Amino acid sequence: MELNQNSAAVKLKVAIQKSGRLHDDSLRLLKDCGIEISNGVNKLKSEASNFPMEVYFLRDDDIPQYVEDAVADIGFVGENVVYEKKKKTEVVEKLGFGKCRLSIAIRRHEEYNDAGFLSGKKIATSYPVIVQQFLTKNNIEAEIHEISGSVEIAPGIGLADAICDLVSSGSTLFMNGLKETETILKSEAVLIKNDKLGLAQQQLLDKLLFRIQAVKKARNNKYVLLNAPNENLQEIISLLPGMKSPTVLPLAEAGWSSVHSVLNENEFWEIIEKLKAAGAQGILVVPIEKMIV
Ligand code: PRT
Ligand code: ZN
Repeated sequence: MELNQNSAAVKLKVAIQKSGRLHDDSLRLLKDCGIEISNGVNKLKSEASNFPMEVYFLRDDDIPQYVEDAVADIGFVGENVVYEKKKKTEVVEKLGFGKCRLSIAIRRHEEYNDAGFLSGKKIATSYPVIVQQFLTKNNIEAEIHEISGSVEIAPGIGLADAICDLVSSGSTLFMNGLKETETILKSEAVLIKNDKLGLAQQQLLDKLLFRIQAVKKARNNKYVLLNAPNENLQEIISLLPGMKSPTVLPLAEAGWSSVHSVLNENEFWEIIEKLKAAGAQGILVVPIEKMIV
């Protein structure tokens, strides 16, 4: 058989953050998808050893532009950056990490009833585009003061009356004497793609997406094994949503069965309590590596 040189050369070019909050989780996601990438210190480019993929390590702010220009086919970046930069790219998949919110905050002692507070005020932010959209939507005229970092100190030094910045735990706001008053965007890391992706690249992206979805599902679920007295078996089974129906196996001890199922992280503790109340014993909870349904 003749080797097809063209298709052998096709690689999916992926942009991820060089260093910062999204770097480790982006590499970990690729690793959990079975893709091995060496990340030498100060490397700007790397190649996967077992998937046709090249990875570029870039500043997060530059990733949408590189994807629009097709220098990279896809990128992993925060939604906040995607919506601020407004480049021609397509959001394909939420990635489940880098979660935060873009919020308005003001001095703690001030009163804030609604967005009308901002009318005629000065707002410091690194997200002028998103903030302007919010103001326009709410018919508010305010002055936006764009700064690239340390936004939280702006009210304290008299530079602004309010700020709009990313928040996760809220401790930075607290430490600067501010309070969060309004969330204008909920954000997490997303996969963006060039909107004119070639067929071969799209096929590679589909392969990657299939793996990402399996990893995401697995991260959101736990495998549960428990022992159930047979007289309560029906009640216990009814508590377990499972992928289809739970697996039930007889135990060596008469009158008892072993039940195996999958539980979603969000409803996990509540269901475990109900299972215990229904007489389940020896409950084992095991992480799932991949989940293909
Ligand atoms: O060098 P480069 O330009 O690539 O990195 P960067 O410094 O611009 O970005 P980085 O690494 O700080 O953040 C990358 C992305 O992580 C952001 O674009 C968001 O999508 C996401 N993310 C998630 C966050 C946060 N959580 C976050 N808490 N980005 C920033 N913060 C900052 C926020 O700006 C504030 O200063 O953390 C502080 C608030 O945190 P709390 O926990 O005190 O509320
Ligand atoms: Zn940045």
